[in-house]
Amino acid sequence: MAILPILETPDPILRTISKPVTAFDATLKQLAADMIDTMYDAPGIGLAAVQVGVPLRMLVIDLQEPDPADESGETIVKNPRIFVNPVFSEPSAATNIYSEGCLSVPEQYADVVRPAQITVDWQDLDGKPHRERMDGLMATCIQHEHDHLEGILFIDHLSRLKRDMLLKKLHKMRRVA
Ligand code: GNR
Ligand code: NI
Repeated sequence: MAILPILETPDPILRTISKPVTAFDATLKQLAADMIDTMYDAPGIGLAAVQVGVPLRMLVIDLQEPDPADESGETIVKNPRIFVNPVFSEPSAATNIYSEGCLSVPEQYADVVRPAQITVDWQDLDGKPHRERMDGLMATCIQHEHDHLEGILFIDHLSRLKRDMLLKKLHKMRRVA
């Protein structure tokens, strides 16, 4: 188990385009395990490899939603999912607005508009292909994570005015911290 340091804006590594995974080996499995530990520790609902300084096309997600079978809504069943080399198709015309945050833009939130549904093709840690149509928070989160693979942060989807205001708040927070 290892918790890795998370890079924060304006680290230029976050702006690199991540490379496809070609080696489905023990090193990749160790990185995935460390990313999952790091995501839970942060805590966050997703993490892209580039956020821990490894520009490879792999991301992990666990929405950490309460177990629907649990009436108190308190039991969170861990269900980490690993996506290697994800590719999107058939984005819906319908959109969702979600107040997004990012571990690489700490403690800042803003509404982002994205397609409500998307089909995702990906590989698992053994290189086996998968396909699934995603919606809801899963669709939002995987698009946010996929942006990281392209060097894009959620603040890039905002108007310049909103982005500048958010970055000002981030600078202010860091001065005090
Ligand atoms: O923890 C996270 N929460 C979140 C909320 C709304 C939309 C996207 C996210 S992902 C984020 C973790 C992160 O920065 N992943 O890259
Ligand atoms: Ni993020």
